[in-house]
Amino acid sequence: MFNFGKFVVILVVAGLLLTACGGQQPVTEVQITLTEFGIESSLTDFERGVPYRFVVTNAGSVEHEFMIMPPLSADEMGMGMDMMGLDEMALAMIEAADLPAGATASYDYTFTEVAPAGTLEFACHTPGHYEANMKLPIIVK
Ligand SMILES: [Cu+2]
Repeated sequence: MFNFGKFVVILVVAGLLLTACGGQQPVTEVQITLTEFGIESSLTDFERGVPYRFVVTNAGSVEHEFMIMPPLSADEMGMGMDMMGLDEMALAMIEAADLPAGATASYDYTFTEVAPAGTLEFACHTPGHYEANMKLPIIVK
């Protein structure tokens, strides 16, 4: 079973080590707000190789989650992909347990590949939320 908490700790430690070595690019903060039902972001155009810190605030009144992943087709949604399948598709994820109403959580991520329009999005896959349009297309240059 993938231990997300441990993974985050490793990322943070790795980030600190990289920072300590100096010469690294500064982290670009991205402010993201989740509501019922929508996602707003201070940035939707990203660059490959630039370190980003996604600071996600749940401004809604129910639990939300944050994922960076390819858009799901109507077929995939109809198949009712389970959370494990979605987890495997996601480039980055903050679980719903870490984003109760009013909470803010962050995730550091650097895109390694370009993503033209229509191939990547921010999304909330808490049951019913994606269908309620909780998604925001992004591109990576
Ligand atoms: Cu949601």
